Amino acid sequence: MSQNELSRRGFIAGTGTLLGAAALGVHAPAARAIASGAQVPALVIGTGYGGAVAALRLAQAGVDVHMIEMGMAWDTPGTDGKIFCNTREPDYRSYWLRTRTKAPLNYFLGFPIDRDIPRHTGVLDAEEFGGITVYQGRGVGGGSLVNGGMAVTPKRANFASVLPSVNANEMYDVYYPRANAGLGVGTIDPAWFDSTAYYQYGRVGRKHAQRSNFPFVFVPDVYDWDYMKAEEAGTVPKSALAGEILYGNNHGKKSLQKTYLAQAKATGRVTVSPLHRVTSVAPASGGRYTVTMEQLDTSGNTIATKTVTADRVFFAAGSVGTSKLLVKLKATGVLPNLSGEVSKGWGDNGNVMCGRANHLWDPTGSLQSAIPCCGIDNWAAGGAFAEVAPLPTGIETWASFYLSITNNPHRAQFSWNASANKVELNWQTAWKQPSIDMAKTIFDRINAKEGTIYRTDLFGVYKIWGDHLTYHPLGGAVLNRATDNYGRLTAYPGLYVIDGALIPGNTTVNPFVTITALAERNIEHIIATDL
Ligand code: FAE
Repeated sequence: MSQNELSRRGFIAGTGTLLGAAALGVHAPAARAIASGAQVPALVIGTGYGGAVAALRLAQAGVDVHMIEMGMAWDTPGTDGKIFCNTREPDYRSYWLRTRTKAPLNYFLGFPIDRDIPRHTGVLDAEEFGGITVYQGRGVGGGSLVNGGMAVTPKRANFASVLPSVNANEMYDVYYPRANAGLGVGTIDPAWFDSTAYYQYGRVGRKHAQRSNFPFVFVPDVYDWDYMKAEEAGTVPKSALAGEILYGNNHGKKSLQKTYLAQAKATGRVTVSPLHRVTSVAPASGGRYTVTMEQLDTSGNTIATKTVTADRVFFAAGSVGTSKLLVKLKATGVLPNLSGEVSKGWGDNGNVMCGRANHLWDPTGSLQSAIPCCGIDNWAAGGAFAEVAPLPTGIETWASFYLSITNNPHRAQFSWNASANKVELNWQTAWKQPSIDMAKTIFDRINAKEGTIYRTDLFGVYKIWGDHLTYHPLGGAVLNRATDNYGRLTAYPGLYVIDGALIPGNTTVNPFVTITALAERNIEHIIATDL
């Protein structure tokens, strides 16, 4: 290992991270690796949306918080001077512990595009279960590091199906506005949308939607829209306009590192241990909990095992991460009294992808912003909300590409496989058929109107639908079923769930604003009544 590599690894593990953050203008919380034997008032597992909200609000209430994150800090540039690699050039930073990329869109012109990469604790995890690949962010900031930043509040009329036990008035009057403000949500300037070359693909999407009489909507995002305009003007380094998205965004996106986690750091009460993976949470004396974790190196090897004690533990490891921990802890007798509802109610938010082949007179542009900004809303009539997504290949493809969120009714369950020593999920690939049918209510009509066809070269050879994956895992420890109506695991006072695991499988739109708003609601109540 080179001296550079050695020092880089040490840096990420903790000691120099504050300095690095300051130098780069990235404001993640102070990373000071937790010591074995430590006692902390509040321990948060995971640094995504739920974890970031919990940490900030607890700290503001005067509670010292330690956050444990299995991924890296993402505050240190590689040899190319960049923290994250480009979507078009995936390198060691791209995937979580894989030796070959697993791109969501894995074919182009019918040819596979995945490539070999060095095994590393990269930022995007393509976690494979029997019937589905679940994409998740890994690192300080969770999914906010890799996602498209689309920040969508569900229509109020649909809210009762999203979180049936939650008071909609409170959410729409208080917690959605609080979440949108905390996340820094904004909408593209429509005049710029109409003129920039980088959203020609969006304008083609709008034209086709409107000619088939579908409602077209602009979709808010946490990307800094002024920064994007400056990218086009050439006055700042290009980020979204250079195709940065799936493996991290180096500039304009307001990930949690720049919003909630920066605010949490400013309280002086929040510390983070990156490259630490929680493996157990067990009752200890005095109503406390013993939390066991593995410290990882950047190749994924365990280099230390630590045990700490916490008065309260917040599960914020994401729908899959939290569900896996709770299912294992219940099945192995560590937390046997967890509700039988733990493991249930998991959904994929109805995600399905497809492309359409446009006519030669309808180019979508060789220049494409990687940040989607618009969609087609056919939820009420057909059960589908389709984002007009970029295909930032750098060349003209004449393709319109879409990620649809659909009202898929299927829900899966996690289970503990003792002989394989792992948690499994019983989702079936065939369960995507209702999603395909719902997406077709939009695209069959557009194809008929435009005289166009589906692309068959993006997900395999002659394969139309990207039906093997989700970006939006939800559920597994559903609110008011596996927990009480505020996320308490009631059999174990002091244990809480505060992330996407609480949401029963579908949010009708992209999920992170709802995850954030629900976390705001729950933590306010928990601070007022439990602390
Ligand atoms: P999450 O953000 O996943 O954070 C969980 C954290 O816990 C992660 O950092 C994990 O590494 C960490 N962790 C897991 N297990 C452990 C453990 N045992 N010990 C320590 N740490 C652990 O959870 N949503 C939108 O609303 N709009 C979008 O445009 C959008 N685009 C997306 C694009 C992609 C490619 C992907 C993958 C997701 C996208 N999402 C989008 C989904 C969104 O990012 C996701 O719903 C949220 O990040 C989930 O938030 P949580 O707080 O539940």
